[in-house]
Amino acid sequence: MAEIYRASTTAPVNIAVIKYWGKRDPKLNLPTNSSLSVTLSQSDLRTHTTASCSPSYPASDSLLLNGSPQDVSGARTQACFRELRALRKQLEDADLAVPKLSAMPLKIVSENNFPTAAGLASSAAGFAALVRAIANLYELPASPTALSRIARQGSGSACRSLFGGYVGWEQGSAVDGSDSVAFQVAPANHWPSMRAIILVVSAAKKGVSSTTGMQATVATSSLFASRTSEIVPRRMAEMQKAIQEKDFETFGKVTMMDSNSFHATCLDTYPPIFYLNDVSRAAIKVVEEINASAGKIIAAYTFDAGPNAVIYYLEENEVQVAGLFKAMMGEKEGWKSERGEKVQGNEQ
Ligand code: 2P0
Repeated sequence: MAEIYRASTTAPVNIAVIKYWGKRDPKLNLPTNSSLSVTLSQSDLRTHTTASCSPSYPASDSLLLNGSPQDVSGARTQACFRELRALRKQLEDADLAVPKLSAMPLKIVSENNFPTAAGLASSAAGFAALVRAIANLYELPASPTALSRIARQGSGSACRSLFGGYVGWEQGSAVDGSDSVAFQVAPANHWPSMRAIILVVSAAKKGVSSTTGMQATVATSSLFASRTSEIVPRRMAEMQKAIQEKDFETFGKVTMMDSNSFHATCLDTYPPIFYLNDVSRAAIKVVEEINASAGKIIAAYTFDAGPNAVIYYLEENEVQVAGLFKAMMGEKEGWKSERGEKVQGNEQ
């Protein structure tokens, strides 16, 4: 029987505090602005992926996600396969004793332990895990930075899930995307008391996909130009400084303002895009009340392309922030569940 080669990995979810929204090159997933995220703990939110290859497999590559066969013919998945195979081929050409895995069909099996496509960054963890699993299978000597360049082509936000802790994605300027890669702003242990709670308002698939939504925003929003040229560059600098200095008040304020700015450009898109719902807005109010009664910012909300809230806070404020939200679960209709997350520590 022909040999089967196999490697497994997991990749975490990341939640942006400076949002990626808009592509200057949709084919290469090159963004119109830099972004910054926090990588969450893998204990509850992660993708586990096994990549295998064998000469005995059926001729075409395959991908199973949560037990369902996925179409791998799309340009994004193909770009990841093509780039990783090319790197493997270099190793095979350099040493004829290296098995010719690049010529064998790939079988990818992925499992998410959270709702897919519900604004919980499933594509980020998914493509990060896919790229790293294949890189491990192919025994590529590639750095997280090099893998982030490949994962970005699968899904933009995926490039940030190749690192733990606090992670930036530099928009870059090269037309081939070679400098549009993720970088670590600080490891998780730099600010270990950071916590995130996720309010799963809806686990349903989102109404407008990120790719469609962001390109409609680029094409029609009058707020968008100032966001990319002025607002985000300033906030990237403020946010990196706040993280370096462990300044939660600035971290929280910039996080909330950037979420609001992103959703404002969605509303300013024509036809408008609504990701927040009444429950999302209620969560914003609760955070405002928590901060008002504390007399300072101890909680910060952020929302991606869906209604689910992510609330950042520090461990010392667990009772005032997470405790309050947990106590309200079930009392307010629509607040289905919550998860307390640490920042993911390992720097893969
Ligand atoms: C982010 N989002 O920075 C932003 C905030 C959603 C809102 O990255 O088309 O799935 O695959 O590059 O990465 C979601 O967009 O988009 C996203 P593609 P992606 O996390």
